[in-house]
Amino acid sequence: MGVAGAAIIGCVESSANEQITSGSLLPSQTTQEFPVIVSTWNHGIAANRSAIEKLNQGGTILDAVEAGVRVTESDANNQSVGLGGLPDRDGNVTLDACIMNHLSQCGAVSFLQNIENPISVARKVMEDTPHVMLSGKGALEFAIDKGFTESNLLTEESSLAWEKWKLQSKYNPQINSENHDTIGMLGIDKNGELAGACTTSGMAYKLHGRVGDSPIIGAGLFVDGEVGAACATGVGEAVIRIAGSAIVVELMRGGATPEEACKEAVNRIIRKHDDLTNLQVGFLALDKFGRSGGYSVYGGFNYAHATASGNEMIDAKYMKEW
Ligand code: SD4
Repeated sequence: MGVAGAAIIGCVESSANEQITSGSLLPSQTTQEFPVIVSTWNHGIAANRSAIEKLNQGGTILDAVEAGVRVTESDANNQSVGLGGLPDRDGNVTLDACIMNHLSQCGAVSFLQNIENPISVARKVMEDTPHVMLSGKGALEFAIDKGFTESNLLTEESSLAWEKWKLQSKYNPQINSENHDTIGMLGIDKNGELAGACTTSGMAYKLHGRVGDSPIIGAGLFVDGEVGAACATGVGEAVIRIAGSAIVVELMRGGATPEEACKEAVNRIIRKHDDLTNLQVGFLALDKFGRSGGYSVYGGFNYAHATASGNEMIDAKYMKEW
């Protein structure tokens, strides 16, 4: 019997002799409360709350992850996602986002400017076009065509931070851990359907035109309805090099728990980089059984875990001390 077949409204019970499509054994006697929503960093608490609310109102799991990350995108106090995001080295806030469901339907926008909720544009790309990703000017024109309104996303606080950065940086973008708090959210509903969303203003003070891992399906986010979902945060270049989120999902397909899969992806990043200075990456994963886990290169990565009965922060394990 498949997992969805074992669902007892809001709860899945499994025993060791049940199998998922790929052939991996279910964890012995797992009892997991559904739905489960997990999302990266402290802002995940407010985002999770909104996602759970959306489910309670009858929304789908895709509606829930979209609604969840929109909260972070619209929060001007958050300097790494949407409104208030730190700009590129020329002072432009440029946004990357993607969304994916259990049927492998997905949409993305990259290098998008002046639209507060890129995740909703990504969803429109998924639902209203034959494409997966729109970028830059074309993405903006598409968004306007779909009724989104343009606004200035560079807040005074982020503008001041940029001015200060320019004084010390000599206009030289660096691969570092400066303020990278992308939100990636993964969810599974009571029917066992999965979805994920990932959205960011990307690495602060990047070169104009730079796109990170966050809008790239398989890098910043990946969902496979037969297995689970994963997302990434941190230095996007490192995540792209190992197809990070896809790798985490494939490791879970092979039988790894979410935490084990994230740990192996982190190890792969460590093996592939001679210089790990400031190279922070965190992975978060949620499997078809509702189990979640995370792992990061350095300490400090955390994620919010919510069910209908609670919403709490969990510190991920990590490989290295700063
Ligand atoms: C990027 N991965 O643009 C994003 C940044 C990030 O947490 O995740 N910050 O490289």
